[in-house]
Amino acid sequence: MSLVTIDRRNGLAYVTIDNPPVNSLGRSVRKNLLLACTSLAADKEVAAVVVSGKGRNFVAGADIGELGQTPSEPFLPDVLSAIENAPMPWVAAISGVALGGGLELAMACHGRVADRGARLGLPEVNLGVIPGAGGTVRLPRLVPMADAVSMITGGKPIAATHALDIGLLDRIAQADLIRCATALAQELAQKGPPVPTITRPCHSSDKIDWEAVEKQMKQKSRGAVAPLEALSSLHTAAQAPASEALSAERARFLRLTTSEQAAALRYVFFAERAAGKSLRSHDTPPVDLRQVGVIGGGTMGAGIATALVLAGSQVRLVERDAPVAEAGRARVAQTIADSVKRGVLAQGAAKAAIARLSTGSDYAALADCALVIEAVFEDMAVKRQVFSRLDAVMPAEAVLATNTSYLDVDALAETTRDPARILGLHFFSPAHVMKLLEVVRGRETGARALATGAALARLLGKVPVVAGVCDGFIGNRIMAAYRRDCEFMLEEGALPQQIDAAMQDYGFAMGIFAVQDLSGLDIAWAQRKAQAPSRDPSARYARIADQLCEAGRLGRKTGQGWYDYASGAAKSDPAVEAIIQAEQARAGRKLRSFSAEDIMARILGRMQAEGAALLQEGISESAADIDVVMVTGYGFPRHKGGPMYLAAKSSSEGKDA
Ligand code: 3H9
Repeated sequence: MSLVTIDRRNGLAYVTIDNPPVNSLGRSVRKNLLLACTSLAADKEVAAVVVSGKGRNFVAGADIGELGQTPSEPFLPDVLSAIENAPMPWVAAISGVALGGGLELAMACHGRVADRGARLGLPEVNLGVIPGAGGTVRLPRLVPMADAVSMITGGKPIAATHALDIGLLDRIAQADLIRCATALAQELAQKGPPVPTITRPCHSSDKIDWEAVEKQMKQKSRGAVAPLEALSSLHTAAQAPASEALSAERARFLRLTTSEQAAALRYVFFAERAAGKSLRSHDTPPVDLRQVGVIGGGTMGAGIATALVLAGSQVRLVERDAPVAEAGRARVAQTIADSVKRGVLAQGAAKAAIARLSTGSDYAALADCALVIEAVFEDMAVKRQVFSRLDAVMPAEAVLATNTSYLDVDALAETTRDPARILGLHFFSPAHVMKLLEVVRGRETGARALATGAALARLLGKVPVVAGVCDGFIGNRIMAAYRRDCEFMLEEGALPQQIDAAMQDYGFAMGIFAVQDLSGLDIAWAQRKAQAPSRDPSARYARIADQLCEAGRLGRKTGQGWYDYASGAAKSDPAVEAIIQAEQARAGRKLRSFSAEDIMARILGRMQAEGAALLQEGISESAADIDVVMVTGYGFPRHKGGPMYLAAKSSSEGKDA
């Protein structure tokens, strides 16, 4: 197979990159692209070149698998420099995505056109690096510096329409992409020798307060270094000659590729893509997801319905009566309206999404749906009742899912005629935003139900992680375990604010006590009460959280929890400290002081021990899955890779030492 082909037609050359699945710029592609460039530069018959990607995408960047290795020639900056200095114009025809090195390639071309649905971005910071082939130097020569800062330090791709507005694209193809690129290539060829992007002046950065941006970014990045390095690189591009800025960028990129953070982020990138692969079956296709039923229009049900209508499915939302169903619809409509207000959703798309929602109270109306997701109150008796009603009306081939964060999926499946069609789906709130989906495989869950879980995740843009049945599945079980340990630390002399600060310094968005206040202390309290009869009386049990709940301190919603919220912000509270001190005295443990390192060592150790137990019990299929759960659903800092990654790393370092 040829990775780069050249087709000469009517005085133009069409270069196509063909490296499935996403046309990444691995060594052989770079080599072939350089050969194509050299051969075309010497061809007097070729007036201009159109470069495109075969398949859905233009180019998704460097080959991420190669990133941690010693770079091999030809280096991408050299390939791009050859294209940029070609005697004839090159035009990039962008379909799908142009990301990282892919966008750097497009920027080294002399013109850029894209399909309306294309996305362009420099997401290198998400992999712990910065653009390494001129991205930080060429982008601010094409778009205003503020846009370049936002794109490169944020790492989020932008839509083609936005790219056109800021000057990154010359045109958007109204119909045929290659025809549009051909027209631009011919026009540029008429204008004489092409102008290299790098020779353009850099957009002014007068309006940028670099120090203020850096300060803001330090807070936001929570220990991730790449965004700050990207900012420094852009600052250099704003001040230094292009050649100097290019060398500085390359040196930074090469230093970062071998960093611990980059290695951890690459690990998470591949772990996310490997997650859920076991759900797919070659023999058994998923059910059709164009029409999906949702039972329950509360926070979770409405969130799931929102995610589905935004993804293009028709949704039938069923509640116990018409007014409650209407309240569910209002919740979906409100969430969608908020997205429009925040500028993340177009008015037209919002209208179309809401039109895909119908509501009612009749279970029989669900019979057309191939999948029904139940998201009623987290109570086994209520859920059992829903499932037996569903079992009566749904056709035999339909898949039935329960959205649950704790309950026993096997016990629910027993209430139905065919347990093979039952699976658990643990969505995270807000369900239309959070990327994680735990797909719970019951004892009897069949291949079609599992394939449907994977297809649903794909449709909704979520990462599916398979979990077996146990209390809390993967994520909540690990969280419950380390939360317990944090409460033990309180009995031993630590304070909630100290533990939360240690977690935040480590890179978590919030500490465990602040998280509990946000979600409400009553959920875990109810669970502890339910478990009380089966609890081993000789096992250690911290009573502090129970006492807060008994005092009516249920978190933010009651104005008090682990913290006091009278002023709006979380403030440590002497009343909580008094409860802790009383419990310390009662427990009679030796008090000690805790450093941030002590606290994090204890938390990580607990996460790792529980993770090991999940693997041993077969609840989780792999250590990488556990890391994906913790990173995508529980705020574990992505640039640290995850608890299991760290455990494996320290054990291999121990062996090396
Ligand atoms: C860079 O470019 C550095 C330069 O500045 C400097 C260089 C000197 N490489 O996500 P999917 C694989 S850094 C290798 O499931 P989708 C992926 O592992 C790079 N493999 O599909 C999966 O493989 P498998 C900057 C890659 O349709 C398969 O493709 N670029 C790469 O949901 C399908 O992936 C990025 O950060 C790659 N670059 O999404 C872009 N990309 O089937 C990262 C994907 O074996 N990629 N694969 O599991 C993405 O954002 C998404 O994959 C993309 C497709 C949007 C492209």
